Amino acid sequence: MCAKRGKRVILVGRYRSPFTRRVAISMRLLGISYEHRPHTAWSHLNEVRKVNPVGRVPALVLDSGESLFDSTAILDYLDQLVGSDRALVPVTEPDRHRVLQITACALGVLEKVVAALYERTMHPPEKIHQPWIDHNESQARSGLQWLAAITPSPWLGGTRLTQADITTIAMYDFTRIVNAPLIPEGRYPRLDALAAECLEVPAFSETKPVSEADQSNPFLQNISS
Ligand SMILES: N[C@@H](CCC(=O)N[C@@H](CS)C(=O)NCC(=O)O)C(=O)O
Repeated sequence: MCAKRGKRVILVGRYRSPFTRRVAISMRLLGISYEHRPHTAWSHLNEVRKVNPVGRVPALVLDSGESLFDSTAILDYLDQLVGSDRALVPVTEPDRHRVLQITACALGVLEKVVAALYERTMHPPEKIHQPWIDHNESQARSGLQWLAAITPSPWLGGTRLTQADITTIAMYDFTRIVNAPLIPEGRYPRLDALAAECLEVPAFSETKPVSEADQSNPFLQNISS
């Protein structure tokens, strides 16, 4: 990979995308530098399709010109690249399945939060189906409760920071921006503490999305995000 030969890979996607952000945090933690192209499927669809045929972010363009997508495949590639000692998903059991399980739950919550967001914001008001929003939000809440019940020691997956923490906090920060009522003040103290702990780490703080009106998604202008 180019990072090893001194050239930079290109990460396509804004940090506002939690899928992109978890890749960005991972690369920073692993010391892999990258050029950042904060494109979105809304403002830069043609460019995004060149690096991901489905037209979604993130994508990671290697110096060979080959591009990797989606975030799970990129993270797996990065872990292979840095080797088993530094991989963000441990290679040995039982740590491996524990980290994969927590990461899968956080990703599942994220998918439910996004599904509810799109239902609320992508349709004209008369076509919004509130029961579908309720279903997705209730699934998201259930996943959040499961994550919040884990006692970090001090990290979610054990004694070191792993992909479990990265994906959980990317999900948590995103949810607080786009659907704050899902995370009432003080409801998930352990996740609040973990988010605060992570914010002390530059890889997290330097990629934290800001809460502002979305300028690039034509469907989302009406939410404060
Ligand atoms: N499973 C994908 C999800 C990527 C995804 O949904 N990206 C969003 C941004 S957060 C996107 O590009 N959406 C545009 C679209 O779906 O048209 C991954 O993990 O990379």
